[in-house]
Amino acid sequence: MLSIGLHAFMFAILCWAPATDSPVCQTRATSYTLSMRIGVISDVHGNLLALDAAQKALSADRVDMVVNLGDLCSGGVEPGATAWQLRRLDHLVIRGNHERQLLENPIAQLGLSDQLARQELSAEDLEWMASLPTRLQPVPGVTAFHGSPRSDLEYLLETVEPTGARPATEEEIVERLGADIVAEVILCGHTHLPRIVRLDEGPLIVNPGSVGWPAYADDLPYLHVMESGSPEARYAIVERETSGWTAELHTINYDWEAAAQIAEGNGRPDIAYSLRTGLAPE
Ligand SMILES: [Mn+2]
Repeated sequence: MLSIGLHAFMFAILCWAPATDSPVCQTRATSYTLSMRIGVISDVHGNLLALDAAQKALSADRVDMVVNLGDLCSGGVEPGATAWQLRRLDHLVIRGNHERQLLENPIAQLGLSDQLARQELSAEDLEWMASLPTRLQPVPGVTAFHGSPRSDLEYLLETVEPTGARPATEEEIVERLGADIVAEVILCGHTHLPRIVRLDEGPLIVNPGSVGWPAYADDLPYLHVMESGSPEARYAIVERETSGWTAELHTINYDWEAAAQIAEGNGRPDIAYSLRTGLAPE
């Protein structure tokens, strides 16, 4: 009798919920515990045509949530319209280095991409950016940030040397992660290179690549190029299944010729070239 009473008590605990939705309490608990699909986007960089294509694909993928890892509007395409759209989407959004630069630096110190964004963004857009976190935990066990845990400018999965960029070693990644090594899933962006790395007995690390700027060249700390090699918009899906977390990298066709022509109209033939080719400008 004690056993039956205990089971009845446990059942009552498990299924307790307001009377209107008590029949679905088990389903809710199961779906939360066993299955979770997270859409991951990053580095939209003001490319609204690419963002719209990514959003449409993520809706069809039936994800439970979307995390945006930052670098939202700065670029050569449509910063203002992209901010308008991003503020209306139901995404969890992180602030990247370009949002920080827009908020902190005087306009004379901004690069061309940030200058165009500063011209087009409203005071409300900037207030919204200022309210965004630099990192977040969309679900327990998953940590998301723009670059690395300690810097929005640091590459987590690549190392730049005088000869160019190369994949980071496991030791380098572990050192950059610090205490975040205990997470089950790490979501990072900033490099525009889609990659999945699973550390030995450590987290699954996912960089979805860039939605809206597939390649660039930078001269810090040394001259290097980052190239996805093709013009498609990129995103990722990470999924929690009974066997653990998995990740998929996706490409999407969109009208990159139209985006490139807008960049040319904004005086950015360099960005137009990258949008058409997925290669860094020469
Ligand atoms: Mn960045």
